[in-house]
Amino acid sequence: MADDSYGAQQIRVLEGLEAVRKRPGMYIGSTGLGGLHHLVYEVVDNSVDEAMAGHATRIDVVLLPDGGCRVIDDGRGIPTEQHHQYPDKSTAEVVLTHLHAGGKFGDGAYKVSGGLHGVGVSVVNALASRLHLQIDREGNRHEMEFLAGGTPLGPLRVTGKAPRGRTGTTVTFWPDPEIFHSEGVEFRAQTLLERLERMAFLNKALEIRFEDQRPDHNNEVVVFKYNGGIIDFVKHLNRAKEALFKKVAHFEAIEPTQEVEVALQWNTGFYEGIHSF
Ligand code: 0RA
Repeated sequence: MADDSYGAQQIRVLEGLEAVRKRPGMYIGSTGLGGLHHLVYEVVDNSVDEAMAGHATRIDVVLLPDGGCRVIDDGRGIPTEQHHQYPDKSTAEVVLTHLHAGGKFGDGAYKVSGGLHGVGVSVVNALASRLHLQIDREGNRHEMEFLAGGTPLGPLRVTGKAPRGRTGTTVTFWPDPEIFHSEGVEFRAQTLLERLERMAFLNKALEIRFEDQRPDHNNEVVVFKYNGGIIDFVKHLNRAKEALFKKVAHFEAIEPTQEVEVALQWNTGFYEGIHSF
């Protein structure tokens, strides 16, 4: 009888996130540096999906002075209205606290996807000591905060007006040192930069900015934006080699349910490299 009460629902949600904290490796591969960086990729991939759907044009990744990581996009913003299955919760809260929530795939809406895909941002929440969510949508700024592995401090609330015409999602999280105790919670800028640059190559004209605000990191700012997409990627791969011809060969085919894009260029070397995504 009490199974559908708010309390029972809340307990089930926390049990779901607790399962992630018990076996983090099942969700993010490891609790070492690989897993730590996976958290960032998970959040960024959600923003990249929003770009692939044609709604986001820019993603900012900021490493904060206090060890947190902030990912900002200018997409539609995670939906803020009541969730149809959980009338006492916003969709945003459900996305952040339910494993595999969102259901953006499998409905035929996407013929391209970010890849691995996805354990979802709720896994990041489960493995964070703190997570702050900000959504600009329908003229309002909404905020919500989670502590100690995904426990909401309160519901999603309107905290003010969104800047004129702005929509988008900002996720800021602090990886939990209790989870990432073996190799620590310090991000490696180089590791993130390599992956962010590849995302920029694979998503033509998407602007991805990286900013390192941590002390002793020289406030490094890097902007990746490749209007040539995978053509630029091939040029990049051959940058230290001798290309046999100047122009990168390129072709693509787009059908209702599938598409393919190929870029290639020979070089004078012995080895070939094939990268597929
Ligand atoms: C579910 C549905 C919609 C957007 C998103 C999720 C969304 C998620 C993330 C995560 C980071 N950035 C994001 N941006 C969007 C569609 C919303 C609609 O129909 O307006």
